Amino acid sequence: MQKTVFITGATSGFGLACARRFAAEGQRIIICGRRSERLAALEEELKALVPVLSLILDVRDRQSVAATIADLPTDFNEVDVLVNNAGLALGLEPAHQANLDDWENMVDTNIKGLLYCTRLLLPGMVEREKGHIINIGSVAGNWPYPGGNTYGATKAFVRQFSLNLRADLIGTPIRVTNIEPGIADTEFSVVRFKGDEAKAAKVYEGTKALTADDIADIVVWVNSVPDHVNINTLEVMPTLQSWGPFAIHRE
Ligand code: NDP
Ligand code: 8X3
Repeated sequence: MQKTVFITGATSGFGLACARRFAAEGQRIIICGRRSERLAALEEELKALVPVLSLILDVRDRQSVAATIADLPTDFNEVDVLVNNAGLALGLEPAHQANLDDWENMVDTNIKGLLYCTRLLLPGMVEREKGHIINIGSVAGNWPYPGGNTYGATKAFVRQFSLNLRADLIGTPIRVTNIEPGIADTEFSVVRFKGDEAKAAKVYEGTKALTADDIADIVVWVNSVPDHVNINTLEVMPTLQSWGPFAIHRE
């Protein structure tokens, strides 16, 4: 049966690839993001395949998220799958030099935006006894690295919130999954370095990083397993990524 899939941050990277993958599966798609031209282009591309609704939405804006979800048209208002993907890292400075506005922006997007979408769509899922929340966490929520400070902490929040949702939803058929990717070549680093394309390109230089399609395949797969199977957490890195040693400062 056709599912309705609500994807935040569908204008780029993982979200865009998820929209294409779910559409290829024949699902009904709701695509959200702030960049209206990209949304319009994606809607145009996908509507040849499946019903598509594009919503200009800033997930940081609680009132706007609430109004948008309350006003979903009848054909799209029974959301089966929420992909909480919208998110960003800003800066890589150590904590004592980092920009406090950047920290606030990451908290507002990666934590509060995810909370708004979840809290507003979850009651319908519970009522209809059908639903899957797929959060996009990060390896940065599990492993510290210099400059990861607030970004990593927001993703640690996503991890624990995902697990706590599972605890609350016991006895319902609602599934919750947290996918935790490692380095992936999307617009993530261009955003992190505030439009500095050369600096962003260096992050992926000489590597074979994950692609947006790699993650979209995983998102579609975790949803495709039988309803009695819940993938709680899935951490994924490119084969060429691993961990560093403990840092020891020596005089
Ligand atoms: P991109 O920068 O390519 O895509 C980010 C998406 O999030 C865009 O569609 C953007 O849309 C959207 N977004 C950002 N802020 C908001 C907002 N306030 N309201 C609505 N949408 C917003 O990066 P990725 O695809 O890589 O990132 C997707 C998710 O994956 C993020 O949560 C990121 O933290 C996570 N991640 C990324 C990894 C990587 O290495 N790339 C690894 C692990 C996790 P728009 O600007 O149009 O609003
Ligand atoms: C993105 C991966 O390692 O750049 O979440 O933080 S990392």
